[in-house]
Amino acid sequence: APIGFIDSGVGGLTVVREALRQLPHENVLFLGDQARLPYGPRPAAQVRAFTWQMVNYLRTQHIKALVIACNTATAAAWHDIQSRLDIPVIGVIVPGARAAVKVSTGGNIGVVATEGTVASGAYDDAIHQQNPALTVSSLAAPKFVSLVESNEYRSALAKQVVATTLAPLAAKHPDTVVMGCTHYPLLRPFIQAALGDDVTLIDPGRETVVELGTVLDYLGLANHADHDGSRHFYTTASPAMFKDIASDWLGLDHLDVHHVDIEH
Ligand code: DGN
Repeated sequence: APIGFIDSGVGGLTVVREALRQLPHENVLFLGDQARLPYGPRPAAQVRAFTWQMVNYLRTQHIKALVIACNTATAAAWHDIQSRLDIPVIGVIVPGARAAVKVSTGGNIGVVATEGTVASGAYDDAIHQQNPALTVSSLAAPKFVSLVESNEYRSALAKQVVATTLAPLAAKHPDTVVMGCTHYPLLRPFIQAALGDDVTLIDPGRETVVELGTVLDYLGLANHADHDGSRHFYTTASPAMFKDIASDWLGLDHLDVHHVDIEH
């Protein structure tokens, strides 16, 4: 059975990329709700409702585990979803927070995320649960998602928007910064440049896949085939742009991308 990955758009592909790297034998099913993107500015209750529609669609495909590859959806819906499904449900926030706490040398952690994630306080809570003495500075960067979704994430415009947006966070001199939206690792070179080389960037997707691997092993659900797993991608919008970004980012040709309707 496949592992399901969900996001509001192409951001979750940064988590899928890690899965292909760390768990190449697993079958991957990805769903991006691009028709209703961005999730960041939406009220939490609406994000939760949309996320459930994605989950219910993937359940019809008999997934063996679910990764909520979106910080905004994790903040709004992870507790609810994991308490109601009988498969493992992994969100990106707790693994990301844990990694930040582990590597932070100065105790001064920055979080860049969507408005929804920042407003939820989910990173602050998860970091302070590990260590209440750490300083957490959060910044919402609503412009980043559209730069990625429009496939402009390597442009000069993107570089400039990232630098301008992150200036207030750079001024606080964090030693570690969490890229708290799954779209942001595509902007990683510009984020690193804006914050300075001595800042450690955390990609929660990477940590999430480490946790996924541990959980699959522990539950005896890991796939031990000797060939690469299958990869299927669904989007609620048109597959063309998704395919361009996904092929580029995952380094795969001939991606299997389909349009689906999930609003019912
Ligand atoms: N990729 C999502 C996240 O990690 O928060 C959100 C993107 C969005 O819809 N704004």
